[in-house]
Amino acid sequence: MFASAAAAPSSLVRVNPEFAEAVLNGLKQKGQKTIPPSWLYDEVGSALFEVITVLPEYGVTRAEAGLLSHAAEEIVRASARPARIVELGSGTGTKTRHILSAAARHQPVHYVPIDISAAALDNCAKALSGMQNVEIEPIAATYLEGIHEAMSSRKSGEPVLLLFLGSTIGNFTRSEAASFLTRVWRRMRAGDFLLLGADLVKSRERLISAYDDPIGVTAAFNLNLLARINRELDANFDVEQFTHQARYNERQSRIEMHLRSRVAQEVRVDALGITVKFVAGETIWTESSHKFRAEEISRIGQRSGFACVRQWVDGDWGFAETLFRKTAADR
Ligand code: AVI
Repeated sequence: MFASAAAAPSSLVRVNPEFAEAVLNGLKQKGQKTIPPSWLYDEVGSALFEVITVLPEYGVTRAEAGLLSHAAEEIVRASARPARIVELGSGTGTKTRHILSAAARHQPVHYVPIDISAAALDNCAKALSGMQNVEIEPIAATYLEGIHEAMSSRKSGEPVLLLFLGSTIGNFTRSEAASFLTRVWRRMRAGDFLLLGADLVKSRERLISAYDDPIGVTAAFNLNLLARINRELDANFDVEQFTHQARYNERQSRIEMHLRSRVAQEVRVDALGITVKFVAGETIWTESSHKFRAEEISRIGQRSGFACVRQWVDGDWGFAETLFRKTAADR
């Protein structure tokens, strides 16, 4: 639909039809404008996210890295000393290294990072290259397609440890999270394990400063989405006429990130052939980051068919690593 309806952007960047579709649907819908959070991660957004992970106010990554470094050996033993470790999202490999080196002390390990971005997989493979006893087999695919491929190319009888770290599960709504885990469960075999990292509920003040840090890195991460639309879809957003907003929705236990228009304005998106109107104060909702209670995580996994094996909790920041096992082939 876009190829025929849309004019080519003036820049040399090729239009990603899925991005174009997400922006068109998100900006033209009646009521709250929304763009899904996965589009925050172009090259600039991914680099800004890496900076977020080391901000003093954003404890998520540090808490998880600490948990994994302390509990790696226990995790590996509790998941039957896996020889095949599959990860959803490749990140920089920093946290995964703890698990891989603990597993590789027992036997050679195949590590299969799955990411839609070939560049991210490349960086991950570079960061982890040279680890003894670890062979890396990246898969460039969506999570569910990648799991299917990673699970079917294993040796028969070889159990898999699947990693879904970083509280990425929190970027789904609660019902999306449950149905995603059910679909993951279906692609696994009885005897496989899932390690799920999730951020826990904490005070509003802590959460707001984690998602609206004083030096503005998260603001830049969020506002980059408008700059990306300008770059890739030939739009004329005046980024300075928008502000970053992090709201805490107590009832849903989630942070909601928005881009708020300072004034009434109109924006052209030439590659989509549309003009978008904003009233002063109107927002584009760009991300939700759900926060969980530790027991709730076990329940979500159980509802999707998994048995909860063990949970490790960082009490200082509030982060949980939960190990699940698929016990039966069918439900
Ligand atoms: C990737 N994801 C788990 C992060 C989070 O905390 O929801 C993304 C993020 N957004 C703003 N800061 C970090």
